[in-house]
Amino acid sequence: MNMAASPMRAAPPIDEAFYSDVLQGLHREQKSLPCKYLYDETGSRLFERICELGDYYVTRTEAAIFEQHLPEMAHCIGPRAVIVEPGAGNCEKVRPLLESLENPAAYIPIDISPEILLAARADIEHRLPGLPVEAAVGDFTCMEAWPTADGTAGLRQVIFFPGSTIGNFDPQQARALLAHFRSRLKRGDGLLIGTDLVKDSVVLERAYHDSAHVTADFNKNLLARINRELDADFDLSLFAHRSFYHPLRQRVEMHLVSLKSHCVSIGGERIAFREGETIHTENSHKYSLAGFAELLRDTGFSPLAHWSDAKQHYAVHYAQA
Ligand code: AVJ
Repeated sequence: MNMAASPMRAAPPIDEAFYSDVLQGLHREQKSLPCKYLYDETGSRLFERICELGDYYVTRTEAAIFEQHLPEMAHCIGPRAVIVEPGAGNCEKVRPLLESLENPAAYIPIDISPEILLAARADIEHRLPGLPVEAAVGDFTCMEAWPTADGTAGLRQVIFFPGSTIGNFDPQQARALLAHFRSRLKRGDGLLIGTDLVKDSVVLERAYHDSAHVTADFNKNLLARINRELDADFDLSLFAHRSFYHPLRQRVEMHLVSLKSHCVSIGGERIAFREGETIHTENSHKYSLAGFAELLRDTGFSPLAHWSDAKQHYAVHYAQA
């Protein structure tokens, strides 16, 4: 029988993993939702708008560091390198890097979205004709997503991980992720990684609570997404965006605060919210230069170089495996 043609099946199937992650998170004492769900199509579009905000220094500062120091980075990486980019996204960051490398051997983007990978491949093949692009579909935090190194044996591999994406991982997860990266590399391979730095909390809090309220929309879109995809009835006007810097944990935390006591139904399950109760939606960890170098050493890397901006807001590190 063709189930797809049955009228009972007209609604799109729900994503079971998303549904169980959401319920599990909302049944916790401190309610929380995995931050990866912030980045659906709408969320990714809102995040791109965040990157253009005057208040959000991260993207702009990193881009300026790359622009200024690409030749030195290319020198660290050396000729005939294979660039592996976990969570590739759009190619705006890797393209200038690939263009400044001496004779790069291949580009391997890894992403959960096949559409993103197709676009990435088209873009790179157009801009750098002749450079092999070997896209790998999957979650880059899982071993299985990583392509086997057959075709690239004997060549230097460099993992490119920009955008302070490492900041989304708590210290233990960040350590595990870097150790995972290290396990994919052989001695002499490299890691080029961007981290946001510890700084004045006023600058940090403005970046995550911008005056145009784009970050608030980005945060609240998670509830809209749950409504859209999981048959829920969150009233977005009953939640407010809150973000703050936690100096001890060295991270900006993003939450959604319930403005009054009420209940929400998600696929038939009822979740109670007290007035003032929050859902923790994202962490953005900040590092000191010394602290990150230590983390690199602890996970089997030798930090060789780093580049920062004049205000020391952000850093890009090159470490050797
Ligand atoms: C994509 C994780 C780098 O932490 O700055 C920006 C996400 N969230 N504003 C960051 C984010 C709200 C961003 N990262």
